[in-house]
Amino acid sequence: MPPNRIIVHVDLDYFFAQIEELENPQYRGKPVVVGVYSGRTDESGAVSTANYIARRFGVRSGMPISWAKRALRNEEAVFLPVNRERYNIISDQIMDILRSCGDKFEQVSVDEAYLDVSEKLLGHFERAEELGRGIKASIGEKVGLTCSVGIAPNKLVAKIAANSVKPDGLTIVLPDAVVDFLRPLPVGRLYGIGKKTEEILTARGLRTIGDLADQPVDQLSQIFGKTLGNYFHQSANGIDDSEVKERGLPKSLSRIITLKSDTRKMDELWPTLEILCNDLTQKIHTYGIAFRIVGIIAITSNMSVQSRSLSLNEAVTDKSVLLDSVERLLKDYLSESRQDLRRIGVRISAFSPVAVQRSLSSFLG
Ligand code: DCP
Ligand code: CA
Ligand code: CA
Repeated sequence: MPPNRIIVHVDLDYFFAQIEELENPQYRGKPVVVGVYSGRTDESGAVSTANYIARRFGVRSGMPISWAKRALRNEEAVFLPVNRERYNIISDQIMDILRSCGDKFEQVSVDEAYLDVSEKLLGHFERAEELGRGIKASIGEKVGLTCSVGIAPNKLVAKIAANSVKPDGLTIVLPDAVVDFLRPLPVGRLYGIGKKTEEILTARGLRTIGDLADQPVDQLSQIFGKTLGNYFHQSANGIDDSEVKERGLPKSLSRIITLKSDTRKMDELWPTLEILCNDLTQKIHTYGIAFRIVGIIAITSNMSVQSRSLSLNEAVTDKSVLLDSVERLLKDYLSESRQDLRRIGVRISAFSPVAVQRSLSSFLG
């Protein structure tokens, strides 16, 4: 067992809005707000996220879109509806990169994951910076997005570290520095301390994590009960033994590519799709998995996003089945749409582990 546990937390910066900027460079430099429109008016609905320029005007996740519009009324702001399918494809691609960067990998949300790299770095924290830079560079080069990375001796501190410098941050908290790193931060930064609990704590003069760490654990237990009291005491002191939980098979794998020029001609689209299918087939062989659902995603010249998918009768690994399915889906789609395509993607899911290869089992049998 290496002397130190080394845990990495990665969180993408203004995820949905950054993807929109990546695909529409004309939005760069403007406030960008992505939201779920409830439909009644073009002002009703909630903000999902906003880029950092919009945040300077007070725009935040969860606020009504009408508020954001008011805050940005004098700006040349861009308001966009969420496009989960597109974000999921990019998320898959990022998670696929991250999965290969550590000994253990745990995705915790669409744009967040933990890695355990203790073995990989042999417990040497001095190698953490290079590793962190490498992860950021991979996501930057392969996907084009920035993320913030925290590296620390446990999940609790790694996540707080990642969120402490954003966007495009890299924060390393050495084992000896954990307590001093946490002390000045507001108590609300600890996982499990929401607005209500924060109010109870600040009402008692406990504003910072340091204030909380200095409280005798018995007093915290009196207020919050033994379990929670203990948990707050441990967290405030930077103690967290929870493991990075490997979740087994990925949920889905996908690839998306921008075409050299916009087109809706099958013979021009096909070489690109073959590349995507090759790539995905290689991936599933590496993971030893079979897929049952195949989908395509088409982004048109005017940036509308369309997707189609089909379920196979059984899970397979064959490239020919993947190509056939993609061809069927694309023909179907093209027969219904007149738009040229700008980007095209393929997504496979519903994975199951592959049984022992027939050649091998017959050899053994
Ligand atoms: N999201 C959402 N509704 C919320 C919060 C988040 O739909 N109330 C979505 C949009 C975000 C994504 O989840 O882009 C990731 O959430 P984060 O909390 O990580 O926020 P961002 O990535 O947008 O910004 P940050 O740079 O602060 O991480
Ligand atoms: Ca994020
Ligand atoms: Ca996140």
